[in-house]
Amino acid sequence: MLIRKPSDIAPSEITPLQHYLDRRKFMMAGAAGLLMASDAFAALSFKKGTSVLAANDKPNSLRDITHYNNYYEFGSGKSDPSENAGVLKTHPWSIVVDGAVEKARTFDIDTLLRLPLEERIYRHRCVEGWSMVIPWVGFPLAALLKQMKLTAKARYVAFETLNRPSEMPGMAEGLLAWPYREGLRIDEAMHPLTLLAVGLYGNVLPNQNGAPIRLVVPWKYGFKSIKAIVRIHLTDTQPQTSWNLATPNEYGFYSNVNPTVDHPRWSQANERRIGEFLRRPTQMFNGYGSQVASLYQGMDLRKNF
Ligand SMILES: Nc1nc2c(c(=O)[nH]1)N[C@H]1C(S)=C(S)[C@@H](COP(=O)(O)O)O[C@H]1N2
Ligand SMILES: [Mo]
Repeated sequence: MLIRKPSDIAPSEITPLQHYLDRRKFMMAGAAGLLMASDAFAALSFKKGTSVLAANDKPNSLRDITHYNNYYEFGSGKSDPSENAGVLKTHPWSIVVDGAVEKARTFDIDTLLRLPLEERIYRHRCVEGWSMVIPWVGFPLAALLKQMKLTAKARYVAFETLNRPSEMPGMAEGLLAWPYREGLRIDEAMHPLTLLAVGLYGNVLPNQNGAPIRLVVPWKYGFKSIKAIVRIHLTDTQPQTSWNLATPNEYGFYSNVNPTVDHPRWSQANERRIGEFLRRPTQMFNGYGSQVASLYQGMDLRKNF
C-alpha cells in the first residue's frame, strides 16, 4: 500500500467539479430513499492507491462489504445494518474537534470532502474471527488533526458516533452504552495508515459502512474503526471505549490484531476470510507490523491487549 501525501498529488489528478456534481446526485438519491441500491452510490474523485497486499488478498465484493456488517446501532445481526441503516440522514453532517486544542472547531462534511482523497485497500480483521479486504477512499486522520493546534495535553484521541435513537433502531436493544465510543493514543492517531474513510469502491460510503465518515485502523480489531463520527476529542487521559466498558476482560484499549493473544472465549490464531472456505492464519498487527510495530516497542502486548 503506497501512501501518498496530499502534496504529492498533482492538482490535475483531482476533478472537484465532477465530485460536487456526484455529491449532489448522492444527496438527491438519499432524499429519495434510494441508497440501498448499490448502483445509486455516487462516485468520488480520488487518487488511486497502489496496493501491497499479499498475492492472495483480493478485495471482497461490494455485495459482501455492504451486506455483512457490524453496526449495533442498527441491530446485532450481520444483515441488520444493510436492512435498517438506509433511513439514517447523513447530510447535513458536522464533526466537532475539541478538548486539548487551542481553539475548538466544527468541520462540515462538505469541507472535509474537499481534502485530497486517496484509495487505500486494507485488510479488515474483526475480533470475532472473520476478515475482509476493503478498498476504502478517504484521507489520513493526521490531515485533519494537523489543521488543529494541539496543546501539550493532547495525548489521546476520543471518538464518538452519532447518538440518534429515532433513526437507529438497534440502540433500543441496549447492548452497549451509547453513543458508541472509541479511542487511540495520539501517535496511533497520527500514524499515516490511520484513515478517515468517506467512501469505498470509489463511491461515497453506504450508510451501513459508517456514512458519512468513519475511522479505519487496519492493524487493530475492527471494532476500533468507529462509524458515523460526530466528535473527536483530544485529551490527556486514556478514553473510555464502548466495548471495553461492556466487557473489560475481553476487549482492551489497544486491541491490536495479535494471533498469539486469544480472546477469552476463542482463539485468534486464524480467521475466515469472507467468501473463502478454509480458515487462514491471522497475521501479527494484521500484516502491518513493519509499519506499526515500533509504536509498541517495550510494551507487554499480552497485558496491553
Ligand atoms: N458506531 C459503530 N461503529 C462500529 C461498530 C458499531 O457497532 N457501531 N462495529 C465495529 C465492528 S465490530 C466492526 S468489525 C466494524 C465493521 O465495519 P464494516 O461493517 O464496514 O465492515 O465496524 C466497527 N465500527
Ligand atoms: Mo468487529
